[in-house]
Amino acid sequence: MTATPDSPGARAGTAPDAELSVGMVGYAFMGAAHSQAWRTAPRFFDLPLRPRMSAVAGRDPQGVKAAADRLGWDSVETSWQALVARDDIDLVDVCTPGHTHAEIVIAALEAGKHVLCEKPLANSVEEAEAMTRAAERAAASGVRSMVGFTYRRVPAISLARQLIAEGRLGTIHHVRGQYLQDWIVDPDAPLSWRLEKDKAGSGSLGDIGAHVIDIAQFITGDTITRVSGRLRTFVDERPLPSEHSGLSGTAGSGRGKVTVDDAATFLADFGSGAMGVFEATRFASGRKNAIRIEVNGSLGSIAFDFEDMNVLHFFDGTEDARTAGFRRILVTEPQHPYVGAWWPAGHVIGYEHGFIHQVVDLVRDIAAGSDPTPTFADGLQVQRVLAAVETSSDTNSWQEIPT
Ligand code: SOE
Repeated sequence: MTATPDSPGARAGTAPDAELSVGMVGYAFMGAAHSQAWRTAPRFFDLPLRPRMSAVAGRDPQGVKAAADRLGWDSVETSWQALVARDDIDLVDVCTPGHTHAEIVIAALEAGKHVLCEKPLANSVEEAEAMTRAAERAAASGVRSMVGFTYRRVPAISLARQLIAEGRLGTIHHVRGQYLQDWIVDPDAPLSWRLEKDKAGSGSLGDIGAHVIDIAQFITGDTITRVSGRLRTFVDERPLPSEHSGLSGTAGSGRGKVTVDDAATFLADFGSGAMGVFEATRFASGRKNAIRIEVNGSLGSIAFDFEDMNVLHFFDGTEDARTAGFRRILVTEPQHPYVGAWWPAGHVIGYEHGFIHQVVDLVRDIAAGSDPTPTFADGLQVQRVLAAVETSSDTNSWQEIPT
C-alpha cells in the first residue's frame, strides 16, 4: 500500500517489531548507495521487517570506522569473515569488486545469511554457477539471495516492462540498448580496479554492459540466445592512482596496464526472434550515465534514457495516425511502480531510489519467504552473455548462450 500524494511517506501500518540485521562488506560508491537505501527504505515504505544497519566491514580500520560514522552503521569489522561469522547478522550485503563476490557470497549463504550481491554477479561463468548452486541450496532452508541490478527498479523501466507484458507493443522486433559513460576518455585518468581484469573481470562490458543486458531481458521478458561482439581498449596504459583515488581519482606516480575493454558492441538474437543491438562504453564523450533502451514492436515502441530517468517515451501504433506519435510519459503518478511512496506527481526521483526500491522488495520477499528477483540464476544468465561476447570478440564468431 503506498502513500497518497498529499502525505508523502505516510504509512498505512505501524513500524514492525521484527528486525533484519544487515552487515555490509565494502563502503565505496556502491556501499554509500546501499547505505542510503537501508537507511531510507523503512522511512518511506511499509516494511514487514525493520532493517538494522548493524555492521560494515572493510580492511582499513580507520577507513571503515570513518565510513560507519558517515554512512550510519552501528559497528565495524576489519574482515568479511568476521562479519559473516557474527550470529547477530541476518543478511550480508556485498558491495565489493567482482573478484571477491564468489568467496564472500558462498560463505555467507553457507552460514545461513541472506545475501544481496552487487552486479555483475561474478567475474566468470564458473564463479556465477557456483554461487547460483549455493543460493539454490540455501533457498531450501529459507535463505534468500538477490543480485543488485537496480535499474529494474527505476519506475520508468518497471512501467516499460508492464506495457510490454500487457501486449501494448505487440510482437517485439527490435531491442536497442546502450550504456554510455565518459569518465575515462582522458588518457591521463588514473588506473582503478575497474580497469584491471583480475579485479573487475572485464571493463565496460561487465560493469555497465551487464546492466543493459539485464534491463533488456527484464523489460521484454525474453532471453538472449546468441551474440556476435567486439571489444576494444582505446588506452592500454594509464598513470597509477594516488593511494586514495576513487572512480574519478587523482593520478599518482608510475603507470600501469589497462587489462580490460574500454568499449563493447554486440549484436544479439532473442529467443522470440527479436533482434538486439547493444553498446557499452566509457568513451562516449559528453554522456555521463546514459542508459538508453528502445524497444520496437508490431503495435508500438518504448524509449528510455537514464539521463532523463523519470520519463518513458511511448509510441502507440494503434492510435489515429493523425495524432499518433511518441508521447512523453512523466512516470511520477501514484499508479506508477514505486512512485506513490515518494512525492506528489511531477516531483521527480533520482539514482539512489533504485537502490531503495531494491531494499524494499528484498525485505518484503524475505518476510514473505519468497525468492527475490533478480535471482542468482538471472545473474548467471547475464554472466553467460558477457562471456559469450568476450569469446565472440576473441574468435570473430557468433556464440550461442548455453541455457
Ligand atoms: C561505474 O561504471 C558505475 O558505478 C557502475 O559500476 C554502476 O553499476 C552504475 O550504476 C554506475 O556506474
